[in-house]
Amino acid sequence: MKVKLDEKIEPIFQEVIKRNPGEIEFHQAVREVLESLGPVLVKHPEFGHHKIIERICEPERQIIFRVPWQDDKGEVQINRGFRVEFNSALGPFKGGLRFHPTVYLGIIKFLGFEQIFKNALTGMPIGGGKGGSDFDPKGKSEEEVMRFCQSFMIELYRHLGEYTDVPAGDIGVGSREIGYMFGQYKRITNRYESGVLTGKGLDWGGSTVRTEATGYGTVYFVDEMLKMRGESFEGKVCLVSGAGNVAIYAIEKIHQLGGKVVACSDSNGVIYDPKGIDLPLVKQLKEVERRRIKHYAEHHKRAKYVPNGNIWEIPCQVAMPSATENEINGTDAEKLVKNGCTAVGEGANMPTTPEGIRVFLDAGIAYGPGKAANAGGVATSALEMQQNASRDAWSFEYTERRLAEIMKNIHKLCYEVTEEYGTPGNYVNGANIAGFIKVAKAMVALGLV
Ligand code: NDP
Ligand code: 2IT
Repeated sequence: MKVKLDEKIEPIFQEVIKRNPGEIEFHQAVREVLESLGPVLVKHPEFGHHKIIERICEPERQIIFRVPWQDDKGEVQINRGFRVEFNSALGPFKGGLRFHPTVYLGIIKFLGFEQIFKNALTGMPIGGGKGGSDFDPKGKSEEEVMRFCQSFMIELYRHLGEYTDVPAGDIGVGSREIGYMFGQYKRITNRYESGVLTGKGLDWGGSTVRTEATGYGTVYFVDEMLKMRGESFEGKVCLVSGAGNVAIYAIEKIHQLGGKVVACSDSNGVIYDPKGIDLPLVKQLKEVERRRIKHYAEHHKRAKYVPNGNIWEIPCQVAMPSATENEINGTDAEKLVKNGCTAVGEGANMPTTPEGIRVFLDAGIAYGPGKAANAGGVATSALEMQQNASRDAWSFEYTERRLAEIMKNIHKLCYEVTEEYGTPGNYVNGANIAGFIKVAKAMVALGLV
């Protein structure tokens, strides 16, 4: 059953649906935030007066462009590029670029909308934005990826700048793609403007820990939730979906904290290893060879590969969805709770459907929504910008300490807000309300712009 929206908020939501037809993921993300905001309008009538909710749901700027490129056979290919500059009340637009065939405006807008509140929670001076393309990097040669990235940047560069809009990676975009885009930006502008992109390689302006940050940060967040319940990762059986950047470093940190990850996945299937996932092997397969997770089973006879399997059917105590949106539905959530799962930390953005979220909240398990739990990635991007601005490069240890501190603070902020608003431990409300209030206050202060 859906939570009823506050009577002042319901018409705002209806207007969002009307103005953005067919963008179902965007509607879903907006609704989830608006469900938390009724009591905020009571405490802060000025937000209603200034129409902050209506303004926050409308991006400041949306850019859609053609990306033509030539494949290795010399054939012309056309993709569509996007950058949605959602909100710059707290700082330059900041958020990743996603290259995946499912990308369309509704996906970029849901991600950009979530990014506003996530970035606010980090406490760093960054606004919210997101971009990407329906380009599918799978099966493309190195040269094709480079040509695509260069063509993408030929249009995007004019909208970027270290004080304007600072993209980074997301699904299908890692340091290789950031490198090609940075190289093209540098060439077009004739400026070595390190702070215009984050997630750069360590040799050319990147930050230590950025690669690890989202996965590590999500595990830190779950660790904080567990501590509130007098528990820890020690000895816990865990599931981490996906086998990309976020998943790999979530697994690494869980293992460092004494937990055991028994399964991970990709869009083709699930790998189950009862002895615990062999992470060096996953890194070799995914980061070096860029192959599929099914090849894991060729190296370990004890491991089982299930094509099109459902990872959430495997019993666990901690689940970390780290692949994509809506990967845990209501039935999956029920199964997880029934099998003894007591904590969920979202490495991915919006990986749980509204029905799934309801199941977790009703069961009273520790549920860390993406906006709070996976904010370590963008927070470390902000640390990268800080290093670039001061022409400095910090050690791994120092940067990781900063990340751990930021995640602790986000957890504390969210928890305190849930107490203040009478729903202790409901981190959905905590993240939505705490993030919203920060942005809303800045928007009021900056006037009607
Ligand atoms: P990667 O491209 O490195 O890895 C994505 C992983 O998820 C792959 O294993 C991929 O499998 C799987 N996946 C992607 N799309 C789908 C799909 N439609 N169905 C099933 N599986 C899918 O991306 P990241 O690890 O960077 O991103 C994962 C999630 O984390 C995303 O939701 C992203 O928005 C979020 N996130 C990322 C941050 C970052 O810093 N990178 C920061 C915060 C959140 P396959 O190879 O088969 O496609
Ligand atoms: O969803 C996210 O927070 C990201 N993909 C990272 C964004 C960033 O700017 O580092």
